[in-house]
Amino acid sequence: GEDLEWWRGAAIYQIYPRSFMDANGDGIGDLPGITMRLDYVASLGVDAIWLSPFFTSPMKDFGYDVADYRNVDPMFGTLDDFCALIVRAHELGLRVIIDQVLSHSSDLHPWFQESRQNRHNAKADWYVWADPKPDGNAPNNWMAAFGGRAWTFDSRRRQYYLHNFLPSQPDLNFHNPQVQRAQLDNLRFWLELGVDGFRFDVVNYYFHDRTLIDNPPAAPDRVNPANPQSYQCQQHNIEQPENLTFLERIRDLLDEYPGTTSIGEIAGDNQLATMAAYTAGNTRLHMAYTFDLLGSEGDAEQLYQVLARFDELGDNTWPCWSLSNHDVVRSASRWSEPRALLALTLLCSLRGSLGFYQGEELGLPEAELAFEDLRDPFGINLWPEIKGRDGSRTPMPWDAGVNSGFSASSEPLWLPIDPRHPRLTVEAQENDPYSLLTQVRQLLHLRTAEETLRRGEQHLLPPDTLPENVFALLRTLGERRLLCLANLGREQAHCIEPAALVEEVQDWHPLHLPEPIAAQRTDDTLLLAPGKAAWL
Ligand code: TEU
Ligand code: CA
Repeated sequence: GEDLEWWRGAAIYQIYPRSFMDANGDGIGDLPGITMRLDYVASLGVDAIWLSPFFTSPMKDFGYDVADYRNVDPMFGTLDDFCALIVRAHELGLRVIIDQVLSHSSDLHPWFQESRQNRHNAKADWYVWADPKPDGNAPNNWMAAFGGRAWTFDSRRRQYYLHNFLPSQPDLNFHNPQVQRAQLDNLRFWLELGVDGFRFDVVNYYFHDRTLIDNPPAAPDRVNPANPQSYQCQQHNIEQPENLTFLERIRDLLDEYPGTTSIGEIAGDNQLATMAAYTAGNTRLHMAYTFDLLGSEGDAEQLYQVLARFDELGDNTWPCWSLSNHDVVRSASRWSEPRALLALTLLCSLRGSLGFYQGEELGLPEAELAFEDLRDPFGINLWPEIKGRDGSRTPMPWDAGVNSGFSASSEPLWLPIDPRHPRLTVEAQENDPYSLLTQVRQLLHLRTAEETLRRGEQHLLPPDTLPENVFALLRTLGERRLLCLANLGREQAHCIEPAALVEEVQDWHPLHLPEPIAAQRTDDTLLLAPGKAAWL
């Protein structure tokens, strides 16, 4: 029968629709373009795709501001195009996970248009409205993620409304049962169309503290002078106990559609405890998306710290790890380009599900953009102190054609292609046995074939038992033991005797990692040069 737990340990490939493939030549990626390229995605050996938002939107935050939860933005195509995408994906054995941005809508959503009319309309309480303080100021000190206060005054209602992101992204009031019901109905709409799951945007932002109490200041070491939001703990504006009950309602709905799954994006300060509460016990979300490696630059000590905290959460929490997404600097640039394969090898050794971001398999470096090229409001508002998000959102380079095969447009693309990307196209790497693309395919096939990697337990080896800059973890499933080692140092090679490291690994043999990173074996020892890894 069907494996209902297919998502445990799955590899999930994130597609940013604006920048994946433009089928109609207008310079912006679209759903028919994605469908054209699904054979390529399936050839990577991933289990599922996650599509960033493609819904009707004024695109102030490039789709994370939804004006109609049940339709496709004309820029991306039609609902029929979406259905064709699902059919093709399923033919290829790919599951389809779509983004759901329930916490806030666009200010152009009819709900908000109605809500802002006056204080007594049918949707008056669908958003978070509050009176000014006696001096006319905002109700409290809450700050928005993209700069400025989380409150904007609406002159018609003569009240402030809450927005944790842009002023054009008003927060819905989840304390109102009608809002919960409306959003659950929207989810059902997509489940009926055959989607296999959801990625829930800022899933811990649904509820706010209704007393509107001020947030406390952040610890000094967390304050980033360039980012106003970092001056305070994200505490009372997000993450309320009521959310647990709402997530249970989401899960009940998903359970009506066997084999579907969910990933919650948990942003803010208290991720770890939240992840446990959201995924333990199979009553809320299936997977918790963690930010913990999105800033990683491949330092062994720091990786150990991050993963050790997870080990304490025990077997119940199911994380989804990823090194890159549409919000952060690409991993090839953070780890350095020659270490792109090492980064992905490490990712593939982890307990949890895995998120890959389009172009990561090509080793694309972060695009360098001039201020004039920036489109992301976060990047523009906080430039140049904060590195914006456009550098990870430039178009995919496919081949040697015009616009690297992304688009037939003769006009400028919505974001330019970085001059270093055309030498890294899919076409250029496709038949090269030494390309990153070829090696990533090998890695993913190894991971898929190895149940211990997908579902086994994970035990970290403490740094004081290891040579400097070596990172190691043991995966176990039943009797099977799999030791993963990587030398994250830059200079020193280490000679390692695996049998001395882990008692249970006496009679060991290596799995065949891609050649450029595989450590050398001589009898009982491994030569782990900088940048090399081993799975034993
Ligand atoms: O991101 C949530 C999140 O935490 C980001 O706002 C992050 O703080 C920001 O990108 C700065 O690094 C999600 C989406 O992934 C993002 O694209 C959206 O802009 C955001 O929610 C609002 O919907
Ligand atoms: Ca297009």
